[in-house]
Amino acid sequence: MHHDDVEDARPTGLAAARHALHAADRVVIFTGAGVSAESGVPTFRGAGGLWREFRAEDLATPEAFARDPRLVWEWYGWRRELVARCVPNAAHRAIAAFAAARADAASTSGVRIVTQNVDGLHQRAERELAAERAMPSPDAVLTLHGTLFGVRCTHCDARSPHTAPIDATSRATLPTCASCGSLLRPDVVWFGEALDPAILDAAFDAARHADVCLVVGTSALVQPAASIATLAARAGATLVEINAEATPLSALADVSLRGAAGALVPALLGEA
Ligand code: BV8
Ligand code: ZN
Repeated sequence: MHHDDVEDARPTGLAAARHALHAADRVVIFTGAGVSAESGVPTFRGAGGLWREFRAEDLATPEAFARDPRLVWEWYGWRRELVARCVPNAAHRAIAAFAAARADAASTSGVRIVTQNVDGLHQRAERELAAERAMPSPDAVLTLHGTLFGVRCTHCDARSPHTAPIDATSRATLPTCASCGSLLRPDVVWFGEALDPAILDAAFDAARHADVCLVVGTSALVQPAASIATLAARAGATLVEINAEATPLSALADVSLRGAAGALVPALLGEA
């Protein structure tokens, strides 16, 4: 196992990774907040933090929501409005084009995009590309941790899309369920909560059968998401990492490229 830093990347690193990706039948592209950083979406653990003096682990929990639903909704409302103003960047677009190019007539692609992100930017890139080409979207995205643009009822579990601004000025103005009147929560997976088993199984299944697993922009600290990459590697996939800094996956990767997703992902996936 060798890994290259892109500064002194002997052609082997990028070229080897490019070759493996373009020769692969089944590819899993596993992403984290770093793939959206150049779109202006704050990352969780990088510089700039995520919000005032709070850490995600403080607010993204059922306990924090039970204790202070107004504060937690204020945070999610702020993130939703911020993300709604962001657009997919060159990395999202290159990933969407790579998945679309490998979609067969039935529009099922040999590429699965497994994301930890809740910003919906992969799906937006897919939809925008499909519209540009008047083609069906391969719909290759699996979201492990939910979405900023959906809500779930704390009582009857009813789920629905929700993009309106959140009025978090008081407990009384927080969104409530149309059918049972109970408080609604963001439709995301909080720390200490189980991921949707069907989505997780689909992601693990894709990882087990992948020829190549490309990991983009994640600190690889959160479980069970980070196991996508180790599972793929253990099942024999070539592991390629693109990240601004080293992570626990860097030593395991066949090729680990240091740099910005917006530059490296198009270089890796773009058409020759
Ligand atoms: C579960 C949704 C059990 C919400 C998120 C000890 C105590 C308590 C819990 C645990 C513990 N040890 C382990 C756990 C479990 C815990 C966990 O893993 N904790 C970690 C922190 C140690 N996991 C859970 O709780 C999970 N659930 O285990 O349930 C269970 C089982 C059965 C039944 C009941 C219960 C649930 C985890 C999901 C939490 N929800 N998000 C929201 O977003 O508001 S996680 C959150 O972190 C986001 O989804 C985020 O995506 C994810 C991971 O972060 P990253 O995406 O990697 O982002 P990060 O900022 O960290 O890194 C960005 C990287 O990009 C950096 O490396 C940076 O260098 C790089 N970068 C930056 N810019 C660029 C770049 N790279 C390239 N280009 C750039 N331009
Ligand atoms: Zn309800």
